[in-house]
Amino acid sequence: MLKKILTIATLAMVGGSAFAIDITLVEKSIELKDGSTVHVLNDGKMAMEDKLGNAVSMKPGTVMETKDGQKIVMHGNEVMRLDDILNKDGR
Ligand SMILES: [Cu+2]
Repeated sequence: MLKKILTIATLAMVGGSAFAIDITLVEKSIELKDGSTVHVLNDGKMAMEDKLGNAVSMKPGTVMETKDGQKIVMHGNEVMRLDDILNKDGR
């Protein structure tokens, strides 16, 4: 459980500095207990999708609980980028 949290945190830290990114991609999507989804973008920052499929804001540092009971910390708040992604998918 802790290992998975650390993996996500590491991913997040690597993201900010190293590479220039042209397009936003979702690296990983994690379902949360409340029915929303947290998307980890390719630079390690995160964005929230509510249960209706809308990009929503969440304060960085907020602790979220995944469907399987793990705790993850919100890193970044990429509402606009996720909104873009969701709209491109035609959702
Ligand atoms: Cu979140």
